[in-house]
Amino acid sequence: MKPNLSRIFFLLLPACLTTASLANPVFLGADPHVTVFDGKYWGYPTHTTDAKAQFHAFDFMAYSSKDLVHWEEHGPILKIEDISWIKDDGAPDHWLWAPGITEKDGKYYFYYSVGPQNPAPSRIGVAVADSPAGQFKDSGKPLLTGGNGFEAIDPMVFQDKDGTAYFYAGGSSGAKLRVWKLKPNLIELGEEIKVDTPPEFTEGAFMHEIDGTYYLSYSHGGWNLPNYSVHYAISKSPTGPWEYKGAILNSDGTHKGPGHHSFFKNPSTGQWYIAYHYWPSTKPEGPLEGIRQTAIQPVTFEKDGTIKKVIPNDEGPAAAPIR
Ligand code: FUB
Repeated sequence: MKPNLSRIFFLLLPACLTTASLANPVFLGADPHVTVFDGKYWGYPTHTTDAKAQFHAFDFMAYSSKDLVHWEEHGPILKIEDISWIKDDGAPDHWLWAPGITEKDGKYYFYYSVGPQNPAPSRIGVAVADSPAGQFKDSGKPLLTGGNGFEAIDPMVFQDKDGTAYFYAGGSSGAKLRVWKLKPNLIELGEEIKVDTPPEFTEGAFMHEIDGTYYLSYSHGGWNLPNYSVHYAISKSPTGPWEYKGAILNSDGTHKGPGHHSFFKNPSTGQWYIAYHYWPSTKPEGPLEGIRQTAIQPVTFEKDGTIKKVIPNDEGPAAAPIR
């Protein structure tokens, strides 16, 4: 009997769609902070709907997943018009990008960059919610304002085992890392801790800790160039001194400028992952074009604690439910 090709196609279609849902990118957008709250994965990127919006976003969305494969969109979780102080710098236009999030005592603290960087300095704000899906309410004032060569961008909060919350920020043309302790309310800065800016640092600092080793990872290079990449340094403390360990994620032929990443762990299996954005571009040189999008891949730590290089791919993570 002659096979009915169209019937075979439709029978195979659900399998194709399932495979497609396993693929990177997991969602559109740059600067993804992916983490775990209450048995679910949550992702917070710079909200991106088109090539222009990725630099001039006016709100934030959140993405949740029970298994790292199927993602649900939530939001907007915060809109630019709900940030009361945003026009206080007198700049004609404003936009939002590069968020970071943390949780304490059942409240969720959402940090975000506010532009422009010129003519007024960039600022970082913080908003609070009772749920990782928002609605987030801005604290009413900037947490940090840039100036004197320092760009207040790319916030990251790391809560250490002793309960101290550290706030990391800075980058781009200033290419300077600064670290503060946050006050216990997590919406105000405490003392600044003098840290060295690690080698090859440009921006997008991220801190995580495993068995007493503190991993400071960060973006290096031009944010829209193929040399954009993720590097890291280690320390016995969350504030250095840093031992530079090199690059762990670089462009390949079709995933350009991978960077501004986060690390997170499946608490059931102990498997670590990296979330990062890339440009789906084949241009050998910048400036890169297209829409930055978020990929997730498993990460392997060697026996000596170093991180095995991550090779960008389109496979995406296998289903990883949290039990
Ligand atoms: O998304 C805007 C900027 O691009 C971020 O501040 C940088 O980290 C880079 O990802």
